[in-house]
Amino acid sequence: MFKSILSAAAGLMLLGGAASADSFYVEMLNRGDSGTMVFEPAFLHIQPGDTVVFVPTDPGHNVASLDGMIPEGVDHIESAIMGEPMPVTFTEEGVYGLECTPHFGMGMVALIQVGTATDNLDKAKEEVGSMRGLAKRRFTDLLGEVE
Ligand SMILES: [Cu+2]
Repeated sequence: MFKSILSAAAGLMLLGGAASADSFYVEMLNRGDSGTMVFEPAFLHIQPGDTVVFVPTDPGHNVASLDGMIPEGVDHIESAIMGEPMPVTFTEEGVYGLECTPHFGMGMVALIQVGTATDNLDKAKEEVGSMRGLAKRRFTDLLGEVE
């Protein structure tokens, strides 16, 4: 399966035509170094045009953006098929709060910083302020990594 992910990512890079764009992989794990139901890594600082491939290691995971936690004007992000790898090319600068929809309540969240603009950081912090439990705790830690 991993080989097909790599070739899919390579295909995306060819389509994008940006020779300098990088690809990253985030695994969605039932159990990782940082606990149960986690994205690893849960924080990435990337550049506009870079692609992140979200790779579920179990069919029960997906990736979706959280309302109020993506830059203005950016379309909602969501896995096309639950349990399938999802490549996302991030073109707009800002911070992106992401969840695994079935496991949000268990704190399965991730944060991607794209570029240096942090115009939507305060709004994202506000959203996290209204959360509870492990999602709130993990997002608070992740927001602390924004540069
Ligand atoms: Cu999950």
